[in-house]
Amino acid sequence: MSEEIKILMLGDSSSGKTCFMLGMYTAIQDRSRFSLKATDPDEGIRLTALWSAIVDNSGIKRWPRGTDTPQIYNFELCYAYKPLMEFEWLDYRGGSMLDLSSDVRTLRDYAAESNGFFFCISGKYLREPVTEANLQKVAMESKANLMGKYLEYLSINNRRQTGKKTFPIVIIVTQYDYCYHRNKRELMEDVKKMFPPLFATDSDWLVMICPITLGKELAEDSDNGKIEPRNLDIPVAFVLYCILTEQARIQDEELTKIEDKLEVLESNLFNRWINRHKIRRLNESLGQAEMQFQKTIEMINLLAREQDLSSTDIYLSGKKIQIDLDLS
Ligand SMILES: Nc1nc2c(ncn2[C@@H]2O[C@H](COP(=O)(O)OP(=O)(O)OP(=O)(O)O)[C@@H](O)[C@H]2O)c(=O)[nH]1
Ligand SMILES: [Mg+2]
Repeated sequence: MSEEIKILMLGDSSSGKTCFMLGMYTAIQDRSRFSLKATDPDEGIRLTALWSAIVDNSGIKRWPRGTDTPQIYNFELCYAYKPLMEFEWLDYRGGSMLDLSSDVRTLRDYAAESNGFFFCISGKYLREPVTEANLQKVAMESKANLMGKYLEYLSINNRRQTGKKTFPIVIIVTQYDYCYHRNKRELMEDVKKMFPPLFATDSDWLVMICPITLGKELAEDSDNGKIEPRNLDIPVAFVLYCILTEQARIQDEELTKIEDKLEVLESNLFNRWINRHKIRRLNESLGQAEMQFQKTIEMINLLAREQDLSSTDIYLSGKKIQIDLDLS
């Protein structure tokens, strides 16, 4: 895959963005044959060391420091250690979503170029049900109200112009351990209330809501609670699925175009002779396009075998949909 995928992760300070990225980097290979490799090996060592500190240490020294300057990480997603796609990940200081500093401009520019967004809402804001009375307060405290704004830059600058049909958004309920006492369905409905435009009929938004935690004991005791990560691999798998299906759709369209051209050129014996050089070149292109399409389908099937997305909460234009990955 040639295109580099850009993911923008938005979320308030201390909502767990950096911890999620560290956990995902290390934990993903424990669960599947997928793995993440930092393009810069030194960066990889640093990320692994930071994750080891979380797992092995206790007290406040187990946690990474808050992020003070925006930093771009480059990863390769591998299957059985072979690279499938590259992606770039911007980690930044959550507080800067509010600033008038240059960080906000960095974020806006990044938003316009992104292939997918992760919105991180900390579970600590969802311990109690969201009601009409407290909705405003929860949306403000968790910064959900600011995240929506970034979609505006995206729809103006990117989505329509590039003609991309799908743009995956994952609303990640980080630190979900704060919410284990709640009914999961009700909690999902509460999350939806915080982002009404994303779930509007005919809105065309493809949204997953994914609860994650580094460990269910952490809500009670973040200094000593056991690290038992849950769901850290799902957001990236979903984005990968969306990008692959988009790619398969484009490649399928390309195949049809070539086939249509060939049909015209080969419409009768005379035309076939006149156009024989063009036909040969088009047949070569057709072979290449077919190979690319097959490769994409193969990758989707690999993903299907490794990752079960069938029980996740995915919505298209506000309607819950099932993703059936199996194309075989
Ligand atoms: N209960 C609980 N706490 C967590 C979890 N993950 C992280 N934390 C806590 O949240 C704190 C902040 O996490 P970070 O990942 O640094 O947050 P951030 O969003 O990167 O913050 P900024 O860099 O300031 O934007 C950590 O120091 C931990 O104490 C989790 O899964 N559950
Ligand atoms: Mg951070």
